[in-house]
Amino acid sequence: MREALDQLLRKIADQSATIGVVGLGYVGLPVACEFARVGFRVVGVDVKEERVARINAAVSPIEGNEPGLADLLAEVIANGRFQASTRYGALTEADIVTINVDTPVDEDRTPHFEALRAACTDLGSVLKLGAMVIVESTVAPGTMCRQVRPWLEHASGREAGTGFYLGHCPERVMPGKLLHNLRSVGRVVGGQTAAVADVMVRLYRHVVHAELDPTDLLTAELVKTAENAYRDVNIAFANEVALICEAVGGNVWRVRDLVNRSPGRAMLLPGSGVGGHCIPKDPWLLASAFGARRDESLLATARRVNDAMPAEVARLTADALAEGGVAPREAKVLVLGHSYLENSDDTRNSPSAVLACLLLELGCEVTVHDPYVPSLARDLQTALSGQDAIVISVAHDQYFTLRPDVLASVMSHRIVIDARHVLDLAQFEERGFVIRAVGVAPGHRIEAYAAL
Ligand code: SAJ
Repeated sequence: MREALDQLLRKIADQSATIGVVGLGYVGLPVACEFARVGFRVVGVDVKEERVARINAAVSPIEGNEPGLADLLAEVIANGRFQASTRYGALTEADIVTINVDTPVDEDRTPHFEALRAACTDLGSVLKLGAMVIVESTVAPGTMCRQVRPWLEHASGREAGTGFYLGHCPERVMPGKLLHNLRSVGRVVGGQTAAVADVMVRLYRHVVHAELDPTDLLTAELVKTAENAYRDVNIAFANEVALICEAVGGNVWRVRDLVNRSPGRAMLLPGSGVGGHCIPKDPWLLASAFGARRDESLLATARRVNDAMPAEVARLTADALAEGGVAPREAKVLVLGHSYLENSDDTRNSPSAVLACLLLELGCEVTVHDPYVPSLARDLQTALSGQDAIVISVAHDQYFTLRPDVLASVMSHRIVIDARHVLDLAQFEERGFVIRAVGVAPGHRIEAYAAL
């Protein structure tokens, strides 16, 4: 089938190839629009009728602020280069098909790839002879060869490498920067063979203006899951050092500052937990390789450390309320920040949501504020009024403007818990606030000099 690959190369070079995109969410839709923008004919398929209808009406279904996406969608729908369908039959002429469906883990953190399996089965039944299938979803190591390949071979009645070609090019998108990351962030390009990887590089070169690193399928699976697990483990390390500082009377922010002056160190930021769609999930995909021993792994331990941070912040809050003489059941607590990341409206796997539930379980009356979440974006001064305590859970820019004199004038009690190193706590302490902070032992500030 070398001639089939050569045919693909020609159709990629002159952009006469038809590209299919399965899954038109926050990964697939920008991919579809971008390939259409550069001149390919693109056919998108999604199971959600309402989403397909909105796309064909040139209305982006992606929430949040995604610079350039809405206009680009309107452009490629208007010029006919991109159209969406709910039917896989629309893909019968596609020379290349990317698969961008959700690949979650289930309750017990086991990969749950039903959407991927359905996509492969439905695509396989209409796949054009000699077409290339590229999975962009993040998958556990071994998924491409042990699951995707047999699913496609069974559904198509053809063999990978002769009847069709297989690739894995994991996405590296970030909500809020979907088009930017697609165009400007390098990609690992995993091919079933080196020749397939080479064809994939030629394809992605049309839209990605950054490093394209060809490799094999398994390495591509390992790189994507490992790069996110790497970040999760490093965040867990920072959180664990913070807990140690609290236990022994230290200040993690001073410690981190000095650690990072040591060559080759780059300690990340302790905080109120790890949210988002990638970091909490991908370590479990990588650790699934351990099978029954998974939960003893460093990756699983790091997940447990990070997932325990909301409870740590709830403990600090209860401690501060006690010192402030406010019974939890009498306390009005304002949680500042609900999205998973500073200055973002993305609330997926929000650690603040866990924190709010824990405070409710303590009996507190909990209010949540977030300038980026429409339903929570109240006037901050109004939100602060009458509160006994505030908990800074997300480092939104707006919260850096909080001043002790303003808070003292509107709050019922002067209690502040800072889980994201936003405030100058000494200023608040001077104004009589009870303060707690992740990684800072009560009573200890920047330096833990012995009391004079
Ligand atoms: N977080 C910390 N401490 C840190 C860094 C992050 O607590 O030092 C928390 C954040 O508050 C958030 C979560 O971790 O709740 C994830 O934050 P993130 O900065 O990793 O942002 P993500 O989830 O959008 O991660 C994405 C990933 N990119 C892709 O998957 C393409 C990740 O691989 C990137 O490293 C990250 O963006 C990035 O560097 O911006």
